[in-house]
Amino acid sequence: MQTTNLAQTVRTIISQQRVTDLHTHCFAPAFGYKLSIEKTQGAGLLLWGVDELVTYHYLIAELFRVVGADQITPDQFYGLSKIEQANLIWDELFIKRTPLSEACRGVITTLTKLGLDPNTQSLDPIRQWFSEQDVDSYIDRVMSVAGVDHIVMTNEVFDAAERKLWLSDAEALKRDSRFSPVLRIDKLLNDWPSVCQDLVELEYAVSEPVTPDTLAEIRRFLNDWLDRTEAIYVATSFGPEFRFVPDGSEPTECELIIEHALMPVLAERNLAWALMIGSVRGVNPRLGDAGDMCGKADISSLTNLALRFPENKFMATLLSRESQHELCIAARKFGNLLPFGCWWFLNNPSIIEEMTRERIELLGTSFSPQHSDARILDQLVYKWDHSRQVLSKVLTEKYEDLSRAGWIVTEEHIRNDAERLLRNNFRTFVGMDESAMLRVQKTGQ
Ligand code: REL
Ligand code: ZN
Repeated sequence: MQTTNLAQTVRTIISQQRVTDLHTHCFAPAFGYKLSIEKTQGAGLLLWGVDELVTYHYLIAELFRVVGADQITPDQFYGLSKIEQANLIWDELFIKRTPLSEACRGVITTLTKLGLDPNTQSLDPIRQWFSEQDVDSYIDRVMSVAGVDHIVMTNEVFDAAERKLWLSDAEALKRDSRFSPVLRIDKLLNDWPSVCQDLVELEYAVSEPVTPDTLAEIRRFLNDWLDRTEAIYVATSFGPEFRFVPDGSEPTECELIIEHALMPVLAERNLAWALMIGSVRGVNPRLGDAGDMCGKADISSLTNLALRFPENKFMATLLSRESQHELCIAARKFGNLLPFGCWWFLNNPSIIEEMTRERIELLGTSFSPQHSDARILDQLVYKWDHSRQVLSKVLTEKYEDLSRAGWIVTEEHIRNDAERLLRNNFRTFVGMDESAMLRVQKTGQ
């Protein structure tokens, strides 16, 4: 292929390739959603619309860079209505200043690609447009504009409101074929004493010392919830202090639960475990979700896991830029380790570009370059638009290098690579299409 055509061909193929979004915080409508700013349907877990977009916690952090405590404090901000919060952020970050940051640009891309004009002083006309949307067809529209074929949720079993939904009608939550559940178990591995209480209340016979009987009950709990949710993988986020070091010294509660409960249950079910390492929660607690920070991961703990549990599958995303090279090297040693996404503070074009280039150079196409982490449905539009631009740029450069080295790059190569990177590597790793087949056989649907 002529190099002049190459960039255009790559851009076209990448933009046409549908994505399976492997980690989001979006929910199917059965989990409840906002009908309007005043009215909520059910538990209201599915967030969408301009007020949610503009009050994304990334933008709340940016607001408090530019307003002083004499103008508004975080407590006062969180006491405002959603509309008032959105108006303030719009005024400070989009009207008084140029919305140059990635999170601000994301709002602009999203509105523009939905056919709305972001060059407005007031959000009211945009609110009006959103209030006319039917949530179900709006999901289809967002998925189509974003080029997303499937949305993987994050289902927090230790969130009381969400758990209540699962306990009352799990089948209803699983009916929407656009979404798949993921069992999120942060508290089980990060805060055993408090989870122990939760499990007792849920009628599991556990005790605070992690005894063999307690481990058996934790296995029963995990199996029950994997049956109930039919999660396609299990996920946990950890702080930078996460360690798994089976060196003969006294194991921690977390290590015991991993070794004797989580690993055997997942191996038996052939399910992957996603580790998201490096979040330092509540560095500035006054900012709520916007107050988290990042730190470096201990990658030898990951290689210890991959080595000790060859029957298990691990996905990993790490929150600090400094951890990325070592993660790629770890993945070269262990086929049961899949690096994924450019998580949270890394989800900026300059860092996505660097990470993607580094990963291709070390791993070829055997990784999953991105997930959206969308908390608000509409964000699928910008997260994927921006990531596709960077991926196209890096791939073009790599194909040019390969052509110069003497390889004839064809459209078929590019199509296959795009499909692997944006969709199939993840689906194959977690066995998504196999579990869908089993479900069809089981339910006859
Ligand atoms: O899944 C997680 O732990 C994180 O991605 C989130 O907690 C975080 O707030 C998210 O919005 C980042 O993008
Ligand atoms: Zn997330």
